[in-house]
Amino acid sequence: MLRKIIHIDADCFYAAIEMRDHPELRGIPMAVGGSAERRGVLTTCNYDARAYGVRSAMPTAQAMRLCPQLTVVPPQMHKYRKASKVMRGIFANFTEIIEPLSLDEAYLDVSEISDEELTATRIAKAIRQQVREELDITVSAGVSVNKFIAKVASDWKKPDGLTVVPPDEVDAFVAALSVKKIPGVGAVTADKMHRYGLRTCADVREWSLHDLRRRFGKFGVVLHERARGRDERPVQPSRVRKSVSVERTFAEDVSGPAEWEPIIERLYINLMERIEAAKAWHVIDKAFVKLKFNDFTTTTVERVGTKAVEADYQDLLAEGWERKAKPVRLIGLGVRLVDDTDHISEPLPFSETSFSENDANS
Ligand code: TTP
Ligand code: MG
Repeated sequence: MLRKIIHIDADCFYAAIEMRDHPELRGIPMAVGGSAERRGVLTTCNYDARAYGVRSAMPTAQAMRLCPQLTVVPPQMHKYRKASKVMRGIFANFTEIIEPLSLDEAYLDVSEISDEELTATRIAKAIRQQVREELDITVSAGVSVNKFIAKVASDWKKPDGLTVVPPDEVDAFVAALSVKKIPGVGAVTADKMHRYGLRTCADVREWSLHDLRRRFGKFGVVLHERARGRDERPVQPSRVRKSVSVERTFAEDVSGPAEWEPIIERLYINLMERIEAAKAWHVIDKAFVKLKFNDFTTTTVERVGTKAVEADYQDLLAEGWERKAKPVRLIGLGVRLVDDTDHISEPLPFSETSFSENDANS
C-alpha cells in the first residue's frame, strides 16, 4: 500500500521565536546562543546570519568574526518547549500517528485519511497556515511516500517551503539527489563516497548490494534502499512512558512489614535497574507502592518529591498496609514520570554527531 508521509520542520526555530518576541531582531543577522566572552556556542541563527556562513553549533566567537554585526541572544528553552507543544497540538488535529524527532520536527503518517477533500498536501498546507496563525513562525513541509523522501522534501525549499514528491515522481527525484542528502551520510561518508565516484543516488544504483556492503558495512544496505527511494520505516508515534515499576506476587501471603523487609530490598534493586534501563532518572516525579491483600483488594500510596529512596518505599508500604492490616499477596514498587517529550533536543548544544542519524564511517 502506498503511504502518505509528511515531514514538518520549523525554520530557524529558536531564532524565529526570538524574532517573534523581539521584532527589532527581524531583518538583521541574529543568533541564539552563549556569548563569545564566555566561549559560548550558537544553537541556531536566522537566515540573514546564514548568508554570512554562520551556522548552528558554531562557537559564537567564530560567528562574530564572520559577521561582526551579529546580534546574539541567550536561549529561553521554556518558550521553545511551549511553542513545540502548540505545534504538536496542531498536528494532532489531523492524525494520531505523529513521531516527534526534536522540538521543531516531526513525521506524520496521514495514509489512513481517506477524505477525498483532505489530501496529504492539503493537510501540510493547513498545518503550515495554522502554525503561522497560532505561533507567528513558519514551518517547512515535505510530503511523499516515505520518511526519507518527506524529510529531504521538507528541506528542499527552506525557509517557508512546501515540497510534494508524488509517487510517480519519486524515481526521478531520487535519481538526481546528491548522496549528501541521504540521512546518515555525514561529511566523512560523503567524502568516502565521492572517492568511489558516488555523487548522486543514480551513481549508487550502479553498485550491487554486495559491493555497497563490502565498502560501507551495514550502512551499505541503507544506501542500496535509499538510492532507489525506498524506506520502509514506519512513523512511530512516541509512546510517552508514564511510570516504571516492578512487582512480586508471593507464593504464600506475607503477614506484614516485619516479614517483607528483605523481599523489598531485592525488589528495590530490580526497580533501580529498570529505571536505569529506561534512562528515567531525570524525569522521576513520584514514588508509589501497590499492595494487594489476601481479600484481593488493592491499595496504592504515592509520595511526591522523592527520587525513589528505599526508606521511602518502606514508609509507603507501612502506610498502605495499615489501611487493612491483612496478609499481603502482592507488592509493587514504582515511580511515576513527568511527560518527558519536553526533554527532547536537550542538552544544548548538539554536537554534529549526536544530531545526525547514525553516520557510518566504516
Ligand atoms: P534545526 O531544525 O536543525 O534547525 P533550525 O530550526 O534552527 O533551522 P532550519 O530552518 O534549518 O530547520 O534545529 C531546531 C532547533 O534545535 C534549533 O532552532 C536550535 C536547536 N539546535 C541546537 O540547539 N543545536 C544544534 O546544533 C542544532 C542543529 C539545533
Ligand atoms: Mg528546524
